[in-house]
Parts: sequence; structure tokens; C-alpha cells
Amino acid sequence: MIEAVHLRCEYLDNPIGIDTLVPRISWQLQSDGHGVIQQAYQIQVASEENFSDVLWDSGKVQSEQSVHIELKELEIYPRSRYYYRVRIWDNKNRESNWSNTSYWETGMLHPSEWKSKWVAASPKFLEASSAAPCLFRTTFDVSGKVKKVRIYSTAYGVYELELNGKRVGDQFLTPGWTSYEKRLQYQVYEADHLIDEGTNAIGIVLGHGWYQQDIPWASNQSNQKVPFAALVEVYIEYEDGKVQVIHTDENWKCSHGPIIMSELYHGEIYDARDEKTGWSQGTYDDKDWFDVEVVSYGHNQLIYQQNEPIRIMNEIKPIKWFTTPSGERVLDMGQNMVGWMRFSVKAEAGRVLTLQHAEVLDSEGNFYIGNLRAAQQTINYISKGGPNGEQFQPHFTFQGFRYVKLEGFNEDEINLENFTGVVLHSDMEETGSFQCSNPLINQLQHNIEWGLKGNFLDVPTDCPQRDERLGWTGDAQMFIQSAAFLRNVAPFFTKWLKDLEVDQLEDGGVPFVIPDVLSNKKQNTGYDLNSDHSSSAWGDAAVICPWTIYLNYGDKRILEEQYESMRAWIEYIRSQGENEYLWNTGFHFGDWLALDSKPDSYVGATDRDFIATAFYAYSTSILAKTASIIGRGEDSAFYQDLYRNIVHAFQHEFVTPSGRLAVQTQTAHVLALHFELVSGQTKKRTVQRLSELLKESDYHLTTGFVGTPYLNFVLSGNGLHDLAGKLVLQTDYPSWLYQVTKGATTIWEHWDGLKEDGSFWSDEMNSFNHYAYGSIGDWLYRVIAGINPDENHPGYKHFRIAPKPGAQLEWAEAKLHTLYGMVVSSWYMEEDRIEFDVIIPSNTSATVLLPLTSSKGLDGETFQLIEGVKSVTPTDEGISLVVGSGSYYFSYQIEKELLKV
Ligand code: RAM
Repeated sequence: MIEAVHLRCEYLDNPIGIDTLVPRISWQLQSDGHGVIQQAYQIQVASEENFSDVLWDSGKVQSEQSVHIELKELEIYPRSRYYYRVRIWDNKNRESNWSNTSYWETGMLHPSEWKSKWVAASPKFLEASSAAPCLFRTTFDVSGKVKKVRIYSTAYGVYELELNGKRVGDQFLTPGWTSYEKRLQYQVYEADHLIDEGTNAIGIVLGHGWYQQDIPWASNQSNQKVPFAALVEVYIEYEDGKVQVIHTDENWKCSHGPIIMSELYHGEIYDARDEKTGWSQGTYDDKDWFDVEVVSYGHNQLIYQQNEPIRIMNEIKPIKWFTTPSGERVLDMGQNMVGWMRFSVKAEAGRVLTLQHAEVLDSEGNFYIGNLRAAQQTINYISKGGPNGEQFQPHFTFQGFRYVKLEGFNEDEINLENFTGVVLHSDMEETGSFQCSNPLINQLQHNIEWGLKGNFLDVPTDCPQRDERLGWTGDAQMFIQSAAFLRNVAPFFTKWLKDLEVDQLEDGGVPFVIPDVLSNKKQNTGYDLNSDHSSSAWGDAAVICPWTIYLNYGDKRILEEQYESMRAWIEYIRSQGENEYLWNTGFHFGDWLALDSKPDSYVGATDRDFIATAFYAYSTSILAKTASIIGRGEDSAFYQDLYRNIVHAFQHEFVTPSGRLAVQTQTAHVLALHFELVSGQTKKRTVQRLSELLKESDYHLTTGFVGTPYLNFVLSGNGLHDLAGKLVLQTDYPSWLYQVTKGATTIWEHWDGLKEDGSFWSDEMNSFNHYAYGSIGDWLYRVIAGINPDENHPGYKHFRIAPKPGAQLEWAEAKLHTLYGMVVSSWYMEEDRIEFDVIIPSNTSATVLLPLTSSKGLDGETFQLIEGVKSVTPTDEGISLVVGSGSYYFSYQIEKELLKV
């Protein structure tokens, strides 16, 4: 049995609208047996689902490749659907049937294809209320048998579409967030089922969104001055081949609707009495509506959305409601979440129902909004009344919250059934899970995942609740590998890295946040900024993120596409200061929020030039590898050389002649080891000193954003795995589990967000949903469960399974859906025996390192005889097996003397 399944185009399942001219196709092999490898494939592409008109046929291609096959020879036309199917041959002489048929559909492939004009609200509308979203509408006639309807739309703002009274699509906060003048995503909707014979109407609700958000924290003015505007094109294809196009132009009308205000940070005010019933239907009378303004924003900036849209991903019910000591009625959702509340109520017309959202309660148990800073996170709904009650959910806003304060509801109206927490985030494919015998670690894992859910709304953000919610580059690079275990983040980062590139400065500098909304707004940020871009470890996202996507998904295209941006960042650093090989100038965030900082400072004690130079070396080493992978040999040699010089300069500057680091912090030792900046005796001494430093702090970490992601890797990788386990299991302050024992359901920004005495870290900056310290997830997957990509065979074509039992765990299990299929690594330890279950997907192989045993007393042949095992090598760390695809079970006696590694 062999089959090609899980067909994907550009990572996506039947995408509609993609605008790449060379789409890439991937599939998975499903088969029984061990050691299955694809030998050949055939792809067919057709314009009819039954393949009666094959447009392109690869023929039988001898190749193992089953991911990212570029369809270079296929001629691509705009707004067209392409069906594709695959069949495969394997190394066991088996031939599959044709796979099920999948498709992709193209969008607009060139700006000149757009016919529509941008429409903005008329000045009269804006005079009446500049905060309100605007409704736009037009009507059109349909006559004849319709074959297909597609809507192509976007906005400077955020929009929802309606056709004949029904919502179009299931996406929220479209078109997402980019640097709008340079890149603006459009969406494509299938609307065949919404069209009627006769008069139809299409309507847009347009809010301000990220385009005109006021970031109170950074500036008093919204980023954009020109009006928010919308662009829509409806293509109706009839059975007889006729095509009718309806698009935004001067004939459209606009008006106010029931939404008085809807703003990302502040929430929404909705007066249901002002609903314009039937406004997006053909029969509606719009004679009182205003004419729209046509604005000339052009079409050159339009791109199809590369990442998955924001959708409703979960719905949760409150676990209880209660009255706080100060008398507030509060719902407890049981989970710090991001999205909004949907609620039903039966109230008389004009009653105002208010929902205010907060993450935590204060030490007295009262509703606490201090850490939201200026963000209001408040919904005001004004009832229209009526016998049947009403239901509401907001539009162009989202809240980060666990607790909801209710006002305007009578006690008997607070029925938990009437309230639902609706969780919104980018709809990425779920890929990984981790579980182990320790419930606190499982809760930590849960919190990491909810940190991702709360902060992956079209861009990776630092926090989803206060008046900030920005795409901090540093946070993204710290968390990306953990995120890549939880979800397929390739489309998400492909999009964001292009955003980074277009916002990069001419000299290669990288803004602190992407999209860059902070430049020129530094006066109110509260930081001591000498510059408004290019901090080490933050700007390095330009290099680390594409590399991480390449490692996890074998995506060479992202390296090709980002190469100039990666190189520009390294060249920016190289041009700083007087010494080409050290980075000791400029502003850096340093080891942000580390515990060894001076009182009242956010910046840890590790010297910033130490961190900057260490990251300079690390990123340069990645750039050198990247250049070689994409065939730029000369560049590669140049950057390898640069890398060696940086390491040399680093050692000269920061290592004493007798091999001691000049900077005596945990983070300094972690970076020197993780980035391999020390070797030989110096390395040994650095490891030794790190363990002393940990002992001095009673085996608690002092690291901040920069050191924490690597701390446990360094320990586990240098013979101190027991110490790594000790750190991760600490439950007292400061530790990962401290917050878990304090009831956290997401990861906190500060180790001491909530202090031991019940008080909070200052209101100034205290997010309870922040993924940076969630980077420990990476260690749980890669070290405890042991699933590791191999950079020589990226995307899990070949990989390493090297679990490290320990951390006082009895068992652990991780699953990861790679592009090839599911990888499983689990182990179970009982007294002196250990068992492993491992699954390797078809068309891949793995090196499996079985720990806690050596060749001693074990007959290599026992392993050799297992079907699928290709080689067996005893090593210092255990037995190393190279295995082909299939499921494996290993069980053996632990060699006691190896237990303490
Ligand atoms: C704050 C947040 C964010 C961090 C910056 C430097 O805004 O903690 O995560 O990256 O500071």
C-alpha cells in the first residue's frame, strides 16, 4: 500500500488567490512497512477537475523530492483554478494510484489587472463622526446561469464584507497588518452560493484597524493621516462564458451604521437601535446615503495574503461569575485568552451593557486594569430591545483577558450560557504536542501554546492587551523555534519577513517593531533610545527567522528571498563603530528584563557590547551557511572569514588570557557556549563557571529575554542536564513554574509579573501574555523529547531523535507533524528499564540516539535485526541508530553509571 496524501500548494490546503508565478507543491507518502523512500513521482495539472484537459504533466520524474516541487514550466494565468494530482513510486517497487485531486487558484497577478477604484468615506460622513466605521454599498443585476463568483477585496483599515445580507468569508480583521503603502494584502472569497438572480447588493463595513490606530503609548497621533478606504472587485462568470465585473467606484454610497466606535485597543461602542436592516440587500433604499470619495491609492502595493487569515479558533465558556470585594460582577473565563466575548441578552431598548476586559485580579481579588495602560478594552452595547432578545459580537477590535467585568446586566441576566469567549488568531496548521509525567510542565506547555495563540494575530506581537501589541523583532526570533513545533509557521513568517524587509532601512538597519510604526515616535516610548532601530538580538530576527523556517520546512526559497535583507543586516553591523569585528556602539535592549539588572532598570547586567558581538558572530555564521546553500560561494567564503574574525575579536575582548569570561553573568556564559564562541579549556572553564553561577543563585536563573532561550540547551549539551532539569522544575521564584503555581494560563513578560507578596510588577510594563520566556518549549521538544531538525537535510528529510530522559520525569511524549508526516518520540522509564516509541514518516530517515546504554553488554546485532534499522554505532552518549521510516519500539536495561550525564 502506498499513497500520496496531504497535498499542499505553497503550504496551503486548496488556497484561493495565490499570486506566485511558480507555485510549489508538496505531498506526504502514506505507506506501510519500514524504510520507505519515494523513487519517482508524476504530477498532473489540469483546468478541469476530471483532468480531461491536462495542462501540464511532469511525466515520471526519478526523484525523492516530495516537498516544495516548483512548477516552473506551467504557464500561470490570473484568477484561474488549477487542479493537481500526484502519483508516486517507492523503493519497494510499488506504484500508487493517483492521489485525490487538490487545487489552487490564482489571484491578480499584476497590478494592471485591477479595475476598481479606492473609495473613502465622504467628508460629510467624517464631519459627523471620524471615529465610526463606515458602511459602503452598491447594487448590481445578475441575469443568466452563474458558474462562479469571486470577490477580491482589501482596505486601508479593516473590513467585513456582506453580499445580499450575508457575511462573506469567515475571516476577521482583514486585510491584516503590513506597512500598507509598501505591501497591502488582499483577500479572495468564493461567493458562488451568495449570488441571486435579479438585483444583488454588496456592502462593506470599514473600520480603522491598524491603519489608523492611535498608539497612545508611543504617540498621540495615529500613524496615517489620509482617509481609510476600501477596494472591491466582484467577478461573476456565467455558464455561457460571459464575465461581469462589479467594483468600487464613484457610484457607491456610504453611511453610518450601528458601530459608533471600534478600535483595536479600546473596544467598541455599538448602538443596536441604529442597525440599518437590510443595508446589504438589493431592496434597501439608500437615498439618504452620501456619495463616496474616490481616492487614488493605486494598485502597485497589492499582494495576495501569504499567511493564513485570522479566524475564530476556539470558543470557551466562562467557568464562573462572582462578585469582587468592591462589588463588581465579573466573569472568569478560566483562561487568559485573546479575541472577544459573544453574548446574548434580553434587555429593553436603550439599555447600555458594558463589558470590560482584564487579565488578572489584584491581591484583594478586585478587577485590575493597571497593566493595560491606556488600552480601554471595553465593549458598550446599546440594546435595541424586543421580545426575542439579541446577540452581539464586536467587529474591529480584540481584547486580551481572562476576566470580564459586566455592567448594565441584572443579576438574573448573568447566565453563563449566554456568554462565550471567542478566541481569534491566525489560522495556522496545528503541528505539535508535548506531554510528560509532570502536570506542572504540562501546564507550562499549555501556557506556551496560549502565548502563541494570543500573539500570532497576523504579526507576531509582544502582548495582546495593553496599548502596545507590536511586532517586536527580538521576541519573534526568541520564540520562533518553539512556535515551529506548535504550528506550521512558515506562511506566517514568510509574510512577516517580507514586511521586515520592506521596512528595513537603506543602511540595512532593522526597526524595533515590524510593521514599523515606532520610527519617529520615540519621544513617548519611555526608553532611553539613541536610535529608533537596530538593537542587537532584535534586528537579528532578519537572519535567525528565515534560517529557522529553512531548518524546519526545508524552504530554500525563503533564504533566496530574504538573502539581501539578511546580508544587509550583517553589513549594517559591520559598518558600525571603529572595529569591524566588534559591535560596541549604538543602542541595545540588552538582556531585557533579566533579574540581574539594577533596581528600576529593564536591562540585565550583561554588557551590551558582549551580547551585540555574540549575536553578530552567530548571525554571520548563519549568513555564511545561507550564502553557500543558495549558491553564492564567494559571499559564503567572505562571511565565513568575517565570522572567524568576529570570534577572534570576541575572544580578545571578552576572554581573559587564562580563559575566564570578562562578563560574569549567567547570560554571558550561556551566549558564549551556545554560539560556540569559546573552545577547549576556555569552554570547559565557562561550563564550570556557569554551574557555579547557578549554584550562587541557589539554582535559579537570573537571565532575561536574551539568555533564557538558550540556558537549558547549554546545560543539557554540556554535561549538566541534571541542572537543566532542576531549573525547569523549580517552583519558587524565579522560575518557569513559579508562574504556573501562581495560576498562570499564559506566559508572563516578567519573571515577577506577580510577586511573591501578591503585588504586581509596576503598571508601566507588565504583560501576562507574552511568549518570550515560552522559548523553553524548544528545549522540551528538542532535548526532553529529543526531536531535532538536521540542517544538512532540512525540513525533516533526515533528522535526529535524541531524547534525554531526566528532569525527574517518568515519561515524555512529543508529536510533530512535519511536511513529510508525523514524527513521534516518546519514552517511559521505570526503575531500571527504559522504553522508547519512535515513529519516522515515509520518505525520511532519522538518526536515533538511544541514551543510558552503551555497547557494553548489548548485542549490536539485536538492533541490526530490527527491520528498518540501517546502522548501529555505539557512542559516548548511547547507541546511535540510523533508521528508515516506520514505527519502532526499543526497550532495555538502563546502565546505572550513565544515569548522571
Ligand atoms: C517591551 C516588551 C517587548 C520588548 C521590548 C523591548 O515593549 O517587553 O517584548 O521586545 O520592550
